[in-house]
Amino acid sequence: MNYMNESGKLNIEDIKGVLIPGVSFGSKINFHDQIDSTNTEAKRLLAEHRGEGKNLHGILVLAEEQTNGRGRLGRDWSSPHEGGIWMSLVLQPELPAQICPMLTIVAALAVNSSIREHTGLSSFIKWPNDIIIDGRKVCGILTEMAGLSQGTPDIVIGIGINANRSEFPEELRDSATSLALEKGEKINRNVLIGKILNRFEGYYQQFLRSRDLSELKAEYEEFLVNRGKQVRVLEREGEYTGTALGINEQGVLLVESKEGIREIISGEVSVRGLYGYV
Ligand code: BT5
Repeated sequence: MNYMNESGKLNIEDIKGVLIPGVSFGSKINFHDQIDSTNTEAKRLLAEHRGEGKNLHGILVLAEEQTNGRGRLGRDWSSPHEGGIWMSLVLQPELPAQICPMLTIVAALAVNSSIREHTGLSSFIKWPNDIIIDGRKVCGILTEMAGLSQGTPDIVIGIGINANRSEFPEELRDSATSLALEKGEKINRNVLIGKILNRFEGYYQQFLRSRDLSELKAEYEEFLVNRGKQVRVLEREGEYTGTALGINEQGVLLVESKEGIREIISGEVSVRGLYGYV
């Protein structure tokens, strides 16, 4: 297969050609040239079909452009036309709601290892939801709970990857990068999407077996960008510094500070390097 397809455009058939037969992630793909947010669209789909059971599991919503891409806590996600991968996967796991936030960690692992395999670039994970190359953010993940079907939660995992874009708005120039900028050539987005879906499903099955990160923790930690390094933990009440040790089986970040080992639960807390973002 050519490294690039002829047009470089997103193409459902090309993505499906990469999927392992029988996998459920991406078994249906809804493509939009432009949409407000693929996470919002996935939630709309779930709301429309509420009460019909778990028949949307594995659907992927994919867009060439988002006009209202969202990050966590109401932050914006820059997602212009052509070059990005803006996609949301619907999951309807039979799991208690409180363990679903760990799916962000599972997704990050899948994206990180797929980027490495597909591009050869040395990407790393910045806990909990960023993929970093050379100190800059190339991908962010937004996991949202979208209601309940048959008593267990419907989940939307939004994945935004700066794949082939070469420009960023002024405010992101120092902190963001793309796969193409790092590699020096464009990548085939369709193949990368297919690989992510395959890997994510594999890791997801492992996660379902243990219902925690015990099987995935070692691999996550291998790629944790801050591991063993000094970090600043920014909380609403103030900030402190410490050494990032790794994660526990619930996906909590462990930071050793003067007061001992602190457990950092994702949410309102930000973790930064001492001298910058990483
Ligand atoms: C995230 O939030 O990193 C989650 C981003 C999820 C985006 C996907 S795209 C498909 C799906 N549909 C959506 O609407 N969203 C998901 P957070 O950790 O809060 O980081 C947001 C911050 O990252 C912003 O405040 C900016 O500083 C920075 N940022 C915004 N756009 C960026 C981009 N394209 N690349 C790198 N950094 C960006």
